[in-house]
Parts: sequence; structure tokens; C-alpha cells
Amino acid sequence: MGFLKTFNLLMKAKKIFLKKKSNRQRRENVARAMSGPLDISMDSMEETRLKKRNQHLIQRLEKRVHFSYLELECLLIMYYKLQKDGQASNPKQDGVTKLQFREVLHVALDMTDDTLMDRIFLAIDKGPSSCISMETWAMALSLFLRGTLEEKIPFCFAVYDIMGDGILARDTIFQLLRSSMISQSGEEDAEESARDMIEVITKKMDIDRDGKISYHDYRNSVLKNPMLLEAFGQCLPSRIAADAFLNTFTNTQSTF
Ligand SMILES: [Ca+2]
Repeated sequence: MGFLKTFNLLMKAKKIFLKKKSNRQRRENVARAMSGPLDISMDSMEETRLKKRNQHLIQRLEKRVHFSYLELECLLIMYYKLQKDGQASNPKQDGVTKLQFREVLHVALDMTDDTLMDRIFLAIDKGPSSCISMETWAMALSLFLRGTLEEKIPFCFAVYDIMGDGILARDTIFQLLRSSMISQSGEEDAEESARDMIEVITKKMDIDRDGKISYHDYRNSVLKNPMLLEAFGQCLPSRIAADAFLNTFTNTQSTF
């Protein structure tokens, strides 16, 4: 009994240690991103001109996203500086590239699971351009950082809907679960775990019992149990990562 107690305590301590460590790493990652590509300090003349030039855009965006005017100005500066960074190697670059945005999601929002990234980008912006507009930048970050469940449901479903027909058939579900298992626990048991999971999940989410998960099935099950939102793989940043990122520019707004 004494041994077991000590063992459990040790395991608990180890868990806390690991959690603390990963939180610290996350904060360090965000800090690094903020002093590098997402640094919002800027020459004050240039900053004033940039804000003035984009006044109307920001006023328009303010009505559509979960950011204040001042927060949007910070996001504008990040966008502008990323664009400028890119233009150093490609003078024709017109906006922030999807690749740069991917890097931001990776470093600042801890979205390190690559399996769904292409799908996530299609859901954010279907356009053929390699760049995203300031509008898309603000809309996507609004969803990731402060999105409501009602906003996240159609987004996640669009990510999962590989065939694009509004229905997750059994093989799509299997494919999604399998890649999510691989990224979590390695190739070995992924197939088997996915097969187990598919039964559990369909039982919970296939409300009309036709063997497929329609948008209606998905939406209603997620509204009933929000834990099911990312049942087929991570497509949003974790709360901790989102808060750490938000803190970096929502706390600094008084200095602008
Ligand atoms: Ca169904």
C-alpha cells in the first residue's frame, strides 16, 4: 500500500512537471514568434500611415469579427509586417502567403498536427492565390481565438468533409480517425483504434441511423455535447495556445 501510494504520487508529480514544461515551452514559442515574425512594434510614422490607410477596412471588419478596433489594428500591423517580410525575397508578394499563415498557426497557435492542415486551409480560403487577404487573416483569427460554437461547427465540418458533399460516409470517417490516431500514437495501432472509435462515434453521432454522418447529425450531436466538435481530428488551436496568443496583443493595446 505504501509503495503504491508513493508510486501514484510520483506519477502525479511527473504529470504536473510535464504539463508545466509544455506550458512553458508554449509560452516561449509564442514569445519567440512575437519578437520575430509577429512583432508589432513599428516606426511610428509608418504605423500612423498604415492605420490611416486601412481605417475603412478596419471599421468594416470590426462589425464582422470578435475583435475591437484596437485589436484589429494590432492584427493589421502583424499582417503588414509579415507581408513586408515576404516581399524581401519576393517583391511581387501581394499579402501574407498561406505558407506564412501556416507558420504562424504552427508557432504561435501550437497547431502542429499536419494531417489536417491542407483541409484547414481549404476551409479558410478556397481561392487559388498563394496569399490571404487582411480580411481572411482577421476572420480566421477571430474564429480560432474567439469563435463561438455556432461558428466552429460549420468550419470543422468543412474540414472533415473531404468529398465535399455534406456527408461523412464510413470510409471518410475511417480515414479521418486513422490519420488522427497516427498523429497521436503512431502507425502501429492506428488501424485497430480507428475501427474501435468508428463504432463508438457513429453510435453517438449518427442520429438517424443511416450509417453516415450528415451535417445535421454532426451539428446536433455537437450542440448536445461540445466535446464532439473535434471528434475526427484537431482543427482548432487549444484554449491554452489561443489565450497565450491573445494575451500578447490584447494586453498591449493601451500602448497604441
Ligand atoms: Ca446519419
